[in-house]
Amino acid sequence: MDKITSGTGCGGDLTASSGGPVTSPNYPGNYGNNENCEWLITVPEGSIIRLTFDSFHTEGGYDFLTIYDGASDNATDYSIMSRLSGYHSQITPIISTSNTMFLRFTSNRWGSRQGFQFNYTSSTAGKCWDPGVPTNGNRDNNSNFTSGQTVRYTCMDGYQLLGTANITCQPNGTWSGATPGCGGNR
Ligand SMILES: [Ca+2]
Repeated sequence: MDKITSGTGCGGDLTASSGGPVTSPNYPGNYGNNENCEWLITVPEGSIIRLTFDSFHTEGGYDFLTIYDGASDNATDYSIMSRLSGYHSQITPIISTSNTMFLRFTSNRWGSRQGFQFNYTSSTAGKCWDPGVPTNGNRDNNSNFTSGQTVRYTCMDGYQLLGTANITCQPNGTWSGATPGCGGNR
């Protein structure tokens, strides 16, 4: 059942195995007041969803993005994975336990900000998503992202590895650590 109540039109059903960028209404301009946007992400049965944010800025304490583990928000509090408000320079990727994720964005009667932009990817059990390659970095494995496989990262000359050099694909489809970065020495 689709229910889009925002005047600007927002939210929607996302059914591709990966998608985005998805944004708040009017992004990169400010979103409106009294927004109520719902996104339902559904990926193939047996897969899990990984949500990543490019940016996030809402009016702190008044305008919220709530992310539910499951197909709707009529479940109980334990299904809330994250409730975001205010400014975040970085958000740790949010990973579902099943093949559905529900997001609701609400803004109150006044005060707006730029909003947010996110992407999602899915992975099936025993297989991990592509962990990516940092700017100025390299990895030794470009294709085999299955359970038990390790990806080893190095940085180009003059750059220092930030984080963990080796990450391993775990049986639940998530990596043992975050993809490292490569920072300049000066
Ligand atoms: Ca507001």
